[in-house]
Formats: sequence, C-alpha cells, structure tokens
Amino acid sequence: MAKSPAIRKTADKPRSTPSTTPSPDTQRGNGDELQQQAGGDHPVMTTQLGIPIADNQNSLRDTPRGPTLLEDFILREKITHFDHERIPERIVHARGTAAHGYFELTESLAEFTTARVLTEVGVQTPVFTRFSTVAGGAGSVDTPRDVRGFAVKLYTQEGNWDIVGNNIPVFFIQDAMKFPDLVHAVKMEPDRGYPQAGSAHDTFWDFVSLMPETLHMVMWAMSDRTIPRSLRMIEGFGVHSFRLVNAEGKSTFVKFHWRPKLGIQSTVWDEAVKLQAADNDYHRRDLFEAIEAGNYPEWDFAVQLFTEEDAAKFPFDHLDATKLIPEELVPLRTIGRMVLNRWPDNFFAETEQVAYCPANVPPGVDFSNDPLLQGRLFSYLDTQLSRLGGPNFAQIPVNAPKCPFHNMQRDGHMQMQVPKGRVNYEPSSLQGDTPRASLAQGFKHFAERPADDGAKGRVRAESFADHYSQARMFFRSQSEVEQAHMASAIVFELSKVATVHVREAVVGHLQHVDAALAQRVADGLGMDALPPAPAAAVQPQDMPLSPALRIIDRMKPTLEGRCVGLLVDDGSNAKSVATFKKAVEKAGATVKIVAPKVGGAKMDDGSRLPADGQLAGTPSTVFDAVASILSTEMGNKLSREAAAVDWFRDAFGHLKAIGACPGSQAIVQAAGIEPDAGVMDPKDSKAFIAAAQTRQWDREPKVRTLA
Ligand code: HDE
Repeated sequence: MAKSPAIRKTADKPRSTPSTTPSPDTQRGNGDELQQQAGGDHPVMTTQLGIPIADNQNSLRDTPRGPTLLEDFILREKITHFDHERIPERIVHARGTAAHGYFELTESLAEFTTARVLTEVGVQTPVFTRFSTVAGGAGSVDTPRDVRGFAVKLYTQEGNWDIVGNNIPVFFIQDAMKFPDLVHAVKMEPDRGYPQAGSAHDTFWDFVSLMPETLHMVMWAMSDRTIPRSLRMIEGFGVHSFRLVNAEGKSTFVKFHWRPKLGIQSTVWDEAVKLQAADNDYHRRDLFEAIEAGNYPEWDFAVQLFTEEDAAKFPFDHLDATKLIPEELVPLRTIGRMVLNRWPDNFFAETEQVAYCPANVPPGVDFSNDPLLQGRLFSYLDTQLSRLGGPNFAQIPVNAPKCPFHNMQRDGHMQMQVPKGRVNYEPSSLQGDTPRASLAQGFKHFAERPADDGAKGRVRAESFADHYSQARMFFRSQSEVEQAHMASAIVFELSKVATVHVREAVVGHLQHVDAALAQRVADGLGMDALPPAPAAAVQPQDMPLSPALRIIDRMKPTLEGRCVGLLVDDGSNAKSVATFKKAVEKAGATVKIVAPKVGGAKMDDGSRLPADGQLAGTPSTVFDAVASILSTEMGNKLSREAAAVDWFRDAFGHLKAIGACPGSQAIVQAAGIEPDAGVMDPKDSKAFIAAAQTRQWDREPKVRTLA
C-alpha cells in the first residue's frame, strides 16, 4: 500500500483498522519521490521558520480517515498565511499594471533647478511606472471608458521622486475637499454594488450636473483618450503646476508631460466594449508581451516652464487643476526619455505594494499652491498606512530609495532594519556616526512671498470661477471625427442615466460648452426640447483653439508596436503566408496566427503552422488590422462559422484594414462588408501596410450612426 511518508513517520500508534485503499492524493507521491519526479535542482521546501517539509500533499490525520490534528503546525502555518494574503486594494486606481525601466536626461535644466536628476545629462535613473484605471476594483477589466493613472517613481540620487499623474492634463475638481464626493459618485453605487469600473450611471452624472467645474475633464473623459489602444500609446501629465527651484532660490513653474514614442492611439467605443469580453487583461497582456519581446515602450519627457509673471497673463488660473496650459501658449521642451524594459518579478510585491506620493520630490522641485495638489500631499502617505499596514512601508523593496538614507525613525510594525548603537535621537554627543541635517545639501522649501490676496477662510478663488471656456476650447479643437465620438459618448453615458432631470441638467451645461454639441446630445437622447442652460458664474470665452489636443491628427502612421492577426486554416498557401508575414513584420508589427484549432493548420505544402490563438477565443478586436489567407474551400466553410464572420465584421466596424484573400470572399460577404479602400488582397502587402497604419475614418458613417 502506498502510504504517505508523513503518515508513516508521524503516526505513533499503529491503528487496528488501517485504510486499505489509498486516496488519490496519497498515491500521488510525496517528498523525495516528488522531488525526483520533477527533476532539476530544487531546494527543500521549508516552513517560514526553515523547518524542512516532508509532505506537502497531506495534512496530519489522527487516522487515515479520522480528524485532522491541531498539532499539524505545517498545515496551520500554510493556511494562516493564505488567510492573510490580501491587503486592502487602492480606493482609486486599484487596477494597475507596472514595469521597471529608466529615465535618461537629454537636456539639462540647471538654469532652473538644483535637482540632479534634471541636471545630469546622460545619467540613467531607475524608474518604476504604474498605469491604472481609476474607478474599477483590482480585478476589473482593462478597457472601460476611464481615465488612466500614469505614476512614475524615479529612484534619484537625492531620494525618490514620484510624478503621480494621469493620461489627461486636467482634473474633475478644483479642491481636495470634493475628492471623496467625486470618487463616491463615480464608483459603484453603494446600495446596489454596481456598475463596476464605469461612469455611465446616475450618481456620477448627478455629481457632474451639480458641479460645473467637472465639465472640462468630462469632455476629456468622453473623448477617445479614455479608451486607449495600449498603455504604450498614452500620454502622461503631472497635471498640477509644480515649481523648479535653482541654486539662487529662484522658482520657475513647471508642468510635466510624458509623450509616447509610438504616438497616441485609441480604440473605438464598440471595440473597447467588445474587448472587455475578448480579454479582460488586454492592456496588461499587451505591455507584458511587448516588454518580453524586447519592444520596450518609450516616452519623451517634456516640460512647460513659465514664470509667475507669465502666469499672471494667462486667461485662466494655472493653480486651478481644471485648466491646462495650451502648448501653443507655453511650448513643450523635451528634456529626457523614459524606457520601460523589465517586467516586475512579482505582481504583489511590486505592482501592488508600490506606494506613490506626490509629496515625494527631490531638492530643487517644489509644490505650487494648487488646492488639489495641496490635499494630495497629505492623502497618499495617509492611505498607505491602512493599505500597507504601518509606517515602515518605505522599507518594502519597490518603495525603498536606491540612494543612501539615514534618520532616527525607529520601530513600528514590520520594522526590517536593525539599527545599531544607543543613539536614536538628535542632537547627540555619544556616537560619531549618527545622521545630521545638512543646510547645504538638504531640501530647501521655496521661500514664497506671503499671500496678500485676502483673508483666511473656506473660499474658492474668483480666478477659478470660469468652468466652461476650456471645455469649449477642448471640444472645438477636436477633429470632426473626434467631436462625433465625444457627442456619441455623452449620449451613450446619459442613456444609462435613469433620472431624467440629471440628463436634462447635463445637456443644459453643454449649451455653455457648445450649443451645437448640446443639440446633438439632446437629439441623441430623444429630447423634444433643449433644456435651459444654467446661470454661469462667468460667461465662457472663446479661447484660441489648440489643435495639439487632438489625437487623430497626431496618431503616428506606423505599424511599430502594432499587432496584425492573420487567419489561416488547413490548405492555406504556405508561401503567401510567409511573404505576408515577412512584409508586415518588416514594417514593425507583430503578426499573430489565428486558426480554428490552436494546434494550427496544415499548409498546402504539408507543413504545420502552429496558431498563436484559436479563432473562437481570439476575436479581431485584439488586433490593429487583420488579414486572411485561406483556400476557397475553407473560406466557404468558415463563412458558416459565426466566429469567423464576426472576425471580419468587427474588424470592418472598428475601421481596421482588412487583407482578405480571394478564398475568404464568402466570409466577407456573410459579414456584409462592402469593400472600400481599407479592404484589399493581402498579396498587395504595400497597400495593406499603408491602410493598417491608421484607421479607416471615412468608413465610420457607413457602419454606425454617430450623434
Ligand atoms: Fe490620486 N489617489 N488623489 N490623483 N492618484 C490615489 O493613493 C487623491 C488625483 C493618482 O499607481 C490614492 O496610493 C486625492 C489627481 C494616481 O499606485 C489616494 C486627490 C491625480 C494614483 C489618492 C487625488 C491623481 C492615485 C489611492 C484629490 C492626477 C495611483 C491609493 C486631492 C494628477 C497611483 C493610493 C498608483 C492614487 C488620493 C487626485 C492620480 C487615495 C485626495 C489630480 C495615478 O491617496
């Protein structure tokens, strides 16, 4: 009888009725047996305290079919640790994906700051960058319509610098006081526990309708920026004005920007919705696969620099986080780049435990009086105390600085350091090696002029009162296609709002943004009359337009970083497949083979081409463009296969290039596709590559009605 070694060793009394039938688990083999089976040079498994474990399959039983013994310290330790594996997820930005990399300065800002990371050209500073959605929980999907967090931790020689930004340059609210209300409104409703990860519900839009300061960011949220194609193709913004401070103590205001080398690219809404079904982890997988393949995503780092005097001339208050500084007003200066080139070893240890805080700045960088930023300076440290369980979270490897650090902070939960000596205070005279503050090297706060603009009070500056002008500028700066997408997004979201007066109030506000937009949305919602516009504290102004805020015009016509799906089946022409693949890969894209069976397809020359994805589980939504190389026989067969028909139909609807071979024509017809300039024979790889570098915007009116 194959008994587990653990039972044999620890059962002290032989039982009178031993089990004669071994359980499947005891048959599976244990300890040394398993060690040998697995091969390799495995270390012996131990408890947390190093006690070697002989059997990791069976708990200690009183008899083979009797109760489990409390004495089983190995079982108890294992289960107890498991019971405590989770920590509270982030209140916002819970769903995130991160990677390691480096920042390299290409132009010195020595004139403006003492920060070494911004003055030492060519030095590579390690970074850890986490992207996130805002509203959904940690297990929610990657592609809802949502703002993306863009948080960069730079491990500089003068301490950690966290630029904790978003992929949108403005924020919903002006004062930290409103943040809990905003977040409560956008997250799932508290009584029903839904919707998860989306703003298309009554409480969010109720809040919007009552807080006109949200309008500018709402316009961004309804743009295609919030349905990105890839985390590698989003911009990042520090949002607030910060300060740079030079050796003379002079301050210059600065806004931080990250610009993706691959260009910005978004999905279309129907695609984003279908991606939620196709692949919950679409963005995480995309980043992982790119880094694993050595296609390291890269961003330019740029700054907008301006003085107090410049700021006084802006037709808005730069301390108001609902306002951006158009780059036509203050140009961007590219001073560095960030490359992400290493996937974390462990998701929990790094991506989950990383603790960003906008208050982490090196000497030479300082804060502005933006009231939203001021609130954030407090919030992030505070949230880590409950999320990570105590004051020593900075000792977690991903959070620890990579420069020397010394202080007199001691003890606390989970203290990992063992400070030596009797001196844990300062000043002291008993030890020669204790840390001391340094006036020369230490952080100097910018010595600001005392404010002379009024008395203390719970007030909102009058310069913050214009809520519509920049919303208008943003909307009117967009291309026609983008405006139509925004109008349709608002119609979609408000159509999910059951409360009629909330829908009406939002459309009322839109009249201040753009009367034609308000009318389009009203029509899209089936309203008989345009609801009245509310009184505006300040009449909106027509600001100069900022074409730099568009996506479509700035999309890079490239296949770099993109992925093309190629559908094959038994009998596909091996030569055509190889030629197509080579040409598209040469243009920079990855080609993934899709076939009805994951084992692949038998080509016409008898060779077998393994598939990267099975057709039913790999819809065209996960690709930037698609092509097919099929025999007529297989094409006819697949034209009766919903997954194949949808593959083409969705690619067409999502404005993608389609390289459909003659053998696929039955599927193309079943999908109701009327071929246009974006549909061609994949033999013409040149035409395919040209079309795949962008989306077929002209096709859109043929496939959907936009507001
Ligand atoms: Fe955050 N924010 N936030 N936020 N935020 C958090 O910190 C907060 C704001 C942003 O990948 C929390 O560690 C307040 C603006 C990102 O780990 C919390 C206010 C911007 C991340 C918090 C804001 C952001 C967070 C939740 C208004 C763009 C994820 C967990 C005063 C510039 C960082 C945590 C990561 C996370 C508070 C507004 C970006 C609760 C009080 C504006 C990218 O501390």
